[in-house]
Amino acid sequence: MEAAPPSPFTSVSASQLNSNTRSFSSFSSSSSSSSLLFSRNYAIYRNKHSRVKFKSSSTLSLRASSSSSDSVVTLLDYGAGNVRSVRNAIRFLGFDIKDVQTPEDILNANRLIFPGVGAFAAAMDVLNKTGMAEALCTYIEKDRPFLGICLGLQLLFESSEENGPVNGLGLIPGVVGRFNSSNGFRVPHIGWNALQITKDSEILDDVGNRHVYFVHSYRAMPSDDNKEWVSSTCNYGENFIASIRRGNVHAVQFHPEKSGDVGLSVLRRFLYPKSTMLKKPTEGKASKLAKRVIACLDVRANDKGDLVVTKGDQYDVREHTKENEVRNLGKPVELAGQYYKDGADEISFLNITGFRDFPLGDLPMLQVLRLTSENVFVPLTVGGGIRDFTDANGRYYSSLEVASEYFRSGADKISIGSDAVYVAEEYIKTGVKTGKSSLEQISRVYGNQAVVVSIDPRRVYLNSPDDVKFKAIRVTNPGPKGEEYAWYQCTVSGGREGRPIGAYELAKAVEDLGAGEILLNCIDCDGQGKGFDVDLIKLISDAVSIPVIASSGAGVVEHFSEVFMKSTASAALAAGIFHRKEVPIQSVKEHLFNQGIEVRI
Ligand code: 1PR
Repeated sequence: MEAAPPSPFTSVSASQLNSNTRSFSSFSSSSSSSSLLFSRNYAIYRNKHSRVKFKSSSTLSLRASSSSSDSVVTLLDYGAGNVRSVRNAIRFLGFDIKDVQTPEDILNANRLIFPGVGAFAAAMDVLNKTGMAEALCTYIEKDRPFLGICLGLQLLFESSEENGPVNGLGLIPGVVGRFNSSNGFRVPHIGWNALQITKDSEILDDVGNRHVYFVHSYRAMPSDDNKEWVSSTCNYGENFIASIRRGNVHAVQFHPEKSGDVGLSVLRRFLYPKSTMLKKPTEGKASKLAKRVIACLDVRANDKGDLVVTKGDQYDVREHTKENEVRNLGKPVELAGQYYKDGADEISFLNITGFRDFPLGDLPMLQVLRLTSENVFVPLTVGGGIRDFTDANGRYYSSLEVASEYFRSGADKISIGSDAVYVAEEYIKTGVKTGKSSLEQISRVYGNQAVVVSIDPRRVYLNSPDDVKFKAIRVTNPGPKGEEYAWYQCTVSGGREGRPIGAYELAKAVEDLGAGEILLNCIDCDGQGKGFDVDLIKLISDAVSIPVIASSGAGVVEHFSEVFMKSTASAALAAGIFHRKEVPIQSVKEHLFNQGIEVRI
């Protein structure tokens, strides 16, 4: 396993991140070292607008940079999530990384990137306890080159309502609040959206009306008090702040490290401020949140023990030959790289035998994530086997630890299948949120947007909706005996076992428990190429206010436009047609665009 980066923050283990304490307690005592350049006699006071100000004492000095190299980026990583992609993007652009160990490292940085991850309160807690908050304010007030990403933007504001109110760094007037889902907009805001650039921001010079990737539930709003900071806004039911810029200080709410070429150009502009692009990038047509097209790679070891991308028909992944071998459609890292180049908006890896193997014992899968994230700069989701587990030696691993390892290896989101079914069944039975389930723990530490629930339902036909206690609907295509209704029974263990819960009941329960997105498969349609189960997708996407990914059954480009026109799904996922090169991702995008459906081109 790769060693953690040499930062006292990144040694925070999953158990230390446990929600009960929410303390990032692993910060070393070096924060109180006498060698620190800044003194403890900062006074924090509030001005008459109640804006928190940091008044520096005369003992504070910004030492001339001790770092001789111009190709070093200082990274503030406090270990609360996946900053591997930010690291990879920085390295991809030719820079080395120096991890912040002490506040002094901030003050001495030539350029500082702060990819805030996790929850606002937990981040402020660690910044305050370690003296980083003071150092950050000083650094920014001195107009030193700074780039905050996502939470790294929000923390600059006065306060946040996330589990709060909680005070922020107080450099920019305004309160960070939650998106309002009552106006029909799904929260979290996940996906590729358009920017409205309001002032010259330099780092956004190459964006040119193209989409960038957002994933967040909280946002800062533009106002008269902060207008001198705002460099772009984004619309999602309301105009919120997408980026700020003042002098050398920049921050973006979107994720440049996950925004493909456009995002890399934003980072490049920050890292090489004087550079001019040789080639002017093409102008895009982005105007609003795009529908996403996701490529999915079902991964498992074949009978020789090699990790391969496979694909089933109604979840049967074996060839129907004498040898009965696992269908092999390619190598996971290579295929993911190809789909990134082809324009996939997101890539999902599903470790389809994870339910019976222990994922932390599956080092090749973790390695797949690590290698993929080095060159793929769109979001990566990984699923399979996320649950509490006790190994052969009696060592217990919580689902949070399993998920943390996936995040550390490069995942942006994790997807839970079987365990979410057991958790939802228990929740529906007792009506009690224990706070201990995989869903609750992982979403509390990493945020709802990082937790996808993958549902594997099977259609069960009925003559009447009253024949079952679960939600049943009238189906467009009647069953084999002319049945007009069906309910969608959830399964576990890769479709091997049906459970006493419907997809509708499961979706509502997991939304309640903290899931941020639903990956909605359908065993009947999987691998059939006859189109998505629009009845099912409509049922679920109307039932929840989190984004729903339509999956299973895509065969031609028209199936994608059909699902987006007939349901409110946020994304559509396909596997077989991409693996077999029957339909290129770009053809899907072009078709959707021609049908007037916003996509990232
Ligand atoms: O239960 O938490 O260990 O997670 C296991 C995960 O593996 C679940 O997300 C489950 O959906 C997935 N899985 C398990 N067995 C299979 C199998 O195929 N035998 N794959 C499997 C599910 C379904 C989709 C597929 C779409 C699109 N694959 O992901 O990619 O149906 O396919 P198509 O476009 O070719 O029709 P846990």
